[in-house]
Amino acid sequence: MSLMAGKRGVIFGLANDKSIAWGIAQQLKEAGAELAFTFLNEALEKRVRPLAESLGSKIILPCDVVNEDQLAAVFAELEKQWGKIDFVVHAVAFANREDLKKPFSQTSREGFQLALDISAYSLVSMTRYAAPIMNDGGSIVTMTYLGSVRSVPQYNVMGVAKAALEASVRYLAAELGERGIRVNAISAGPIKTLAASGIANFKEKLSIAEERSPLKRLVTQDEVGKSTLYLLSDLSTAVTGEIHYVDGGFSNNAG
Ligand code: NAD
Ligand code: 0WE
Repeated sequence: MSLMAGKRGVIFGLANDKSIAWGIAQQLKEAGAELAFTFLNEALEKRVRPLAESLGSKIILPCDVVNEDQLAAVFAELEKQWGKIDFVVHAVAFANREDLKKPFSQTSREGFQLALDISAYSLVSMTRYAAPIMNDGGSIVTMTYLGSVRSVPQYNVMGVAKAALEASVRYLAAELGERGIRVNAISAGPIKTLAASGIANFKEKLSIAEERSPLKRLVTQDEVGKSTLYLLSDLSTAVTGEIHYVDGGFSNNAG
């Protein structure tokens, strides 16, 4: 049984083989999906292209999600090559490094806008371009983190951006439900990726999550990939507007 046989979609947010997007891509490919990828810039293209090609992908395009023209061009190309698509994976986030260090009240207007633009609004714009070329039964999944609903030390403006992202998931789900298009988020526990490597004391955060989670271990990119596969497949046809926790139970445990 191939869960994703005959399904096609695009993955935003692959940087390298440690990316959550890579765990997702491998699971989707193994389940029979056909994949397109985007990369942020030329430096990342060097890493993304070989990974994408190793999964048989032929559509590999540049996209800075704050660039409306590039976003439009990605979906225009997908329509040209494929006609329709079945899924979108949004695994993109960014805030200024200083804004994840300073006290939260020191966040500048520019820093706040940048974090929300890249990490939250991009799901809205992506959905606007994707929906017209999506088959009924299409599915969109984004990546979030517990800092949206709890004040996690240092997560700061990213927590506010993830709260906006999660609310956007619910509004998009409500809007697109009548077309049979579903929108969900996965809230992953901490994973050592490129985005995490810029965070001070990240090792300590990992060991706290490890100790406090009922599973007594961290979650993997692969496990986030398997839950994403479920949300993008026809196993979850009545699941929409949800925040699905893949954090080893950490969020449900007082510690
Ligand atoms: P990653 O660094 O591998 O991926 C982040 C991606 O965002 C990169 O590919 C980067 O190129 C992309 N990106 C940044 N700014 C962009 C822009 N302007 N336009 C297009 N792409 C841009 O790190 P990751 O941990 O795999 O992050 C993927 C997602 O998972 C993010 O949304 C992150 O918040 C979320 N997440 C991560 C963790 C964790 O602990 N690593 C936990 C929960 C959720
Ligand atoms: O979403 C994230 C990280 C997102 C992120 C990371 C960086 C580092 C480098 C966004 N922007 C930047 N900008 C940079 O310049 N995570 C869920 C991982 C993460 O980050 C934390 C965490 C966890 C978990 C920050 C503080 C506390 C916990």
